Amino acid sequence: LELESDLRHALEQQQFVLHYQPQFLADGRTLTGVEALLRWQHPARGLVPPGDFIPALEELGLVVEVGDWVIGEACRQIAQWQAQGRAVPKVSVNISARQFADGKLAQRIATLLAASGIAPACLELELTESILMQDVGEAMRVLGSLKQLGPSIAIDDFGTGYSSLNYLKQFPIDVLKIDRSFVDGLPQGEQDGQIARAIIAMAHSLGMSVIAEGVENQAQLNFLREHNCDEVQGFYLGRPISASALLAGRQAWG
Ligand code: G
Ligand code: G
Ligand code: MN
Ligand code: NA
Repeated sequence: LELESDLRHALEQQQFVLHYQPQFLADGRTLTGVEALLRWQHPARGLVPPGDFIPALEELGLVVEVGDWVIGEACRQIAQWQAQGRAVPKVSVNISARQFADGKLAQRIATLLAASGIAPACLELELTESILMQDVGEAMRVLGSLKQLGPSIAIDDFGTGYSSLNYLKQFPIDVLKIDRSFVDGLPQGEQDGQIARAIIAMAHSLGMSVIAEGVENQAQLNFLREHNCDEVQGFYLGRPISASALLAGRQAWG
């Protein structure tokens, strides 16, 4: 595939870019963080979304290297915002299965954090349930070493995988992200409503906070706020945009 040979050069050609999607308290106004989302600025095809090239990165064995770039770039951006005197929210980055299984993820992140000079607590790592359930013992060790570094840990797409609740309570997890498939049907969908409420109640009883992703309208936001969801993210509140666009749209920020 032509795209694959292009992908091999994308890093050195500096064609990757991070977009940032804002996250808010359930009031829908107070910025609490941003999720960093990878895009590929292809010279001919324009902005390529991650779903179209991350599987190829995995196959080419480049996903760890690009993952390092993502984490380093997010840290660099945090440092820049801080240098500009912005009240910097935390930045979450998505971690792929290969990155997690690499065996040196904590070491890699420690190096990138040290190079940026930022407070590790400004970084959040998003992992899926399937990543954690593949090898529970190994996951426990890796999570322990990641937590020691200082970033918070979020479970992405929660509710779509197969988490053992027994392990969930033992893992050092800070945040559950309710998958957008359950947010879609709110507020009328009785099942989605029950599921969202159950996830919120369970997270809180385990001492975790909850963010709902994929919030696309005011009715969903109202439902989530009324049912004590802590944070919200979605197109209704803000699309993923470049760092400069994020800054331009938020004059009050910092
Ligand atoms: O931004 P978009 O909706 O197109 O993202 C599609 C998918 O790509 C999402 O599942 C998201 O988690 C994933 N993704 C986005 N950025 C990254 C990244 O930097 N690393 C990994 N591993 N996945 C990412
Ligand atoms: O798997 P993950 O949760 O990391 O996926 C994040 C992706 O979800 C983002 O890249 C973004 O494009 C997409 N996304 C964010 N908000 C919404 C939304 O409100 N609706 C839909 N359909 N997708 C969203
Ligand atoms: Mn995510
Ligand atoms: Na998700």
